Amino acid sequence: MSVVLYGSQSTASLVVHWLLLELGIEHELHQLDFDRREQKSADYLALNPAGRVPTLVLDGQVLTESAAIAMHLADLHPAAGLAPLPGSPARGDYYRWICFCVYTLMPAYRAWFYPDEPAGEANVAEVKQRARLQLEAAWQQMADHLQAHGPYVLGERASVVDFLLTMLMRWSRNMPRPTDQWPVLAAHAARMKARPAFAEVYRREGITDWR
Ligand SMILES: N[C@@H](CCC(=O)N[C@@H](CS)C(=O)NCC(=O)O)C(=O)O
Repeated sequence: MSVVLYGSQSTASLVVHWLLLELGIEHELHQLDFDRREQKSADYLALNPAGRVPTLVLDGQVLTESAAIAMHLADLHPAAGLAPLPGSPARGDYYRWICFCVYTLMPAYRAWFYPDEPAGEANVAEVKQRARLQLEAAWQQMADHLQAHGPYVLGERASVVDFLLTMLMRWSRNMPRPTDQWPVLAAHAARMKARPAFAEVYRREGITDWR
């Protein structure tokens, strides 16, 4: 199988890169330089018209959207047990929390990190404030869930949701209220960071923060 990941250091491609390592999938990595706007080059836009990372090319099939790619990788490697069986009650929870990451956390982060996008430069401060409040409310909801149903999002077993969630928690590290301020979220992150593939993805991306 030919697997090529287009990513950029410390971005949404991290969860895909991490899962490729976790699942032992051999791959080629192309790190795009955002400072040089390589994600907007004509060659890359031909692959991914959104001009964002990640993009995974799997035997010639172009896949985008980090959560979709992550779920697909888990389905391709069922023995790793990172996705509950389709049709099982746990699969329902899995979709629920993947969608929580995608519909609630990710748009708020997009607004926080690209605050001019929703309403222009003039409204950046207000957009950031709203994004911050949305994120903190969502983290509270996740903390309450983990407190009641943890240690992992689906209970006793780690799944793709926990990988995605860990990446999203990491993004809060320089925000006014980082997720490590919720003890149950910090404990969840510590469990996920202890996985050998986490250290490996950090090593390969050259990241040192939030360890
Ligand atoms: N929904 C997309 C979001 C991807 C995304 O926003 N990636 C950011 C990095 S975290 C990006 O490529 N930004 C570059 C840009 O927008 O120019 C996914 O999860 O894959």
